[in-house]
Amino acid sequence: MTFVDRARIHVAAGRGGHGGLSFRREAHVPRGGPDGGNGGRGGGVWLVADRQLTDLSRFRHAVHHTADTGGPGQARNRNGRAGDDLEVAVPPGTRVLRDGAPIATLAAPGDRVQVARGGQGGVGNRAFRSSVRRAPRETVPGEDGEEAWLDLELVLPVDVALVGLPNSGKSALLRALTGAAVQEGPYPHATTEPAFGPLEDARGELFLVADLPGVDAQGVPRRGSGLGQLERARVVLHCLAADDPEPADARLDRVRDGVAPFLGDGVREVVVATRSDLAPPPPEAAFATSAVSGEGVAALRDHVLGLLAR
Ligand SMILES: Nc1nc2c(ncn2[C@@H]2O[C@H](COP(=O)(O)OP(=O)(O)OP(=O)(O)O)[C@@H](O)[C@H]2O)c(=O)[nH]1
Ligand SMILES: [Mg+2]
Repeated sequence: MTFVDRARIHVAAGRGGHGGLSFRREAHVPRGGPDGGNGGRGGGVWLVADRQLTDLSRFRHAVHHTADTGGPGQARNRNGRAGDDLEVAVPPGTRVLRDGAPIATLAAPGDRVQVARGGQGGVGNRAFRSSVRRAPRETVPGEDGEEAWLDLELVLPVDVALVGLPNSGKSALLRALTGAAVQEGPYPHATTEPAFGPLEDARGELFLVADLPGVDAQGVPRRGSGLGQLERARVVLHCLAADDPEPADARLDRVRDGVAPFLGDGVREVVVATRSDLAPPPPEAAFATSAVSGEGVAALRDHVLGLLAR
């Protein structure tokens, strides 16, 4: 899963159906009156927060979202049918901006907002009949639906954050825990941007895990590190490579100093040894894991879900 936290989409509501132009034709009525019905209303476009979604990546390929037009008015005073509304699913936490100004935030699953209103249906010629106008040919066309370019931003509720020195196995652990596609490599700063993956508990609730390539080898926060996302994390997994010859306590201190200013209250830290297939884990680590053999990964996942359930 690649993470995209911004998207630009175009929404267009449906045009209203045109008013009908028709005259009654019946064998025994030589000059029937006007009987064109009204057009149906165009469909609106709604954004709906859907808990199945955790990012905005689908909008890279789905830019235009257009609702149905209303049906035209018909003979015999039949009104056109209303166009169906279009519902566009977005992840919970999506903020919607129009012309740079926020117009809505879809915070919780099920939240919905109409972002383009359908056009009014037109008026059929029957409505123009009067005592002096027996055969009006006048109709009103359907109104255009609203359309707009919208910017979507996902304000991510990161539940679990992976931190650690460069090259400490954060990305590989994210992949092992969540199945996320990651940039990993045997050198520091293989990951240049935060990466994300989902964790699912037994009831199907999704939690977001973030790999934050946050600090450099000195423990100093890096630009674009995404450490700001840490603020809402409830669990921090502090990664220590088992095969790193530097004493673990010195490595822990450096990273803790770097990330401390970004942490919210009550966050739980879990020290996790990575690459435990290559060397014995340091005693500071509560869990010994290997992204290669899978050792310790399921136990860590259960532990994290247990912390999140409280
Ligand atoms: N043998 C072994 N190698 C691993 C394991 N986990 C990670 N590696 C390797 O260690 C190197 C660093 O892992 P990454 O996951 O890229 O480390 P990182 O902390 O994300 O590094 P940066 O993004 O550069 O900060 C990569 O070459 C990985 O393939 C493991 O459990 N066992
Ligand atoms: Mg990485």
